[in-house]
Amino acid sequence: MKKLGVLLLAGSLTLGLAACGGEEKETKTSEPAASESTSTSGAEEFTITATNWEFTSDKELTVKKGTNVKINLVNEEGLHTISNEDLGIDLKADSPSEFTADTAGEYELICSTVCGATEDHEAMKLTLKVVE
Ligand SMILES: [Cu+2]
Repeated sequence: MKKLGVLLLAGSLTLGLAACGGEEKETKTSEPAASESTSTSGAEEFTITATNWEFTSDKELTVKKGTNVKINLVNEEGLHTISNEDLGIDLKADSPSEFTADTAGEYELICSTVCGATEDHEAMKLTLKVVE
């Protein structure tokens, strides 16, 4: 009977995961027995720090396609934001955004707040690489 219980549990976990990820036309991932290493939240978190007029943390973020990405911004100086239209994010400091990186490519994340002279403001960029 123990065995049956384990099977049922595994089954409901799989269903739960599929329900979370599933809005898009994702092909179902068939990774046998990968559930052990899956973290509970499933999101890869990045904390970006910004000053006038630069993102001071890593300027290049890389994630695997299909990853849930959570980005948090900490303004150490000035008022900055992070946005990208394709990813549908426009986040303010201390108000994290979470999204699924489901299309491979390179995304430019910019500060969408006019935080200084055009030249300075436009220099604030990050790259998010979504790799297969
Ligand atoms: Cu800025």
